[in-house]
Amino acid sequence: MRTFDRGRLLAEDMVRVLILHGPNLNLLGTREESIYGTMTLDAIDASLVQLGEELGIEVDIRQSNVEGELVTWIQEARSGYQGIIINPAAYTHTSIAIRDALAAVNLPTVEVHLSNIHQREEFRRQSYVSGVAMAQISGFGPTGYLLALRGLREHLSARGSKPARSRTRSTGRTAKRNR
Ligand code: CA2
Repeated sequence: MRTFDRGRLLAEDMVRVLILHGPNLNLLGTREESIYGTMTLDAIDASLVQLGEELGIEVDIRQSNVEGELVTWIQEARSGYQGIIINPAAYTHTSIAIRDALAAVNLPTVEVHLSNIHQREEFRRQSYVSGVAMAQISGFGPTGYLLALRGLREHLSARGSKPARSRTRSTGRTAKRNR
């Protein structure tokens, strides 16, 4: 129900996107730079917060090494979020639980991979998530997350959700980060 309370009205109207990073992505920029690049996860998150502000989208960014934690966050996105961007990392290739959670919440979801998973080992070519995602972006490095946010925004605008152009706010990363 709408309220005359100005603060609550703004919060209700805000487009919110949940951005999830899966296991080991907290190590970005510290090892395996030849595959995943030199940008740290903190730097990627900062670029997403900045783009969110430009687009009028509130981004809630979280990372976990625990499958069940990712599943719980996906379930919780049912209330208050309009879309999900997820790099499930290794769980891409193993997790029916994450796929089922995404199917259950039924929010427009973009799957992102830094590397091109289709050019790598055979086991990385299968994604349990792609069948329930509206799009997969793979191989653009950190830019893939920004493309995903822009793509989601276009999709949500076409569907009638209105990003708040003049009053932008981002929560930034709100959850625990494994270090
Ligand atoms: O390309 C991607 O984004 C992946 O989702 C990354 C996953 C991999 O299992 C997927 O097949 C493709 C691995 C993330 C691990 O990230 C690290 C970063 C720095 C050092 C070690 C691992």
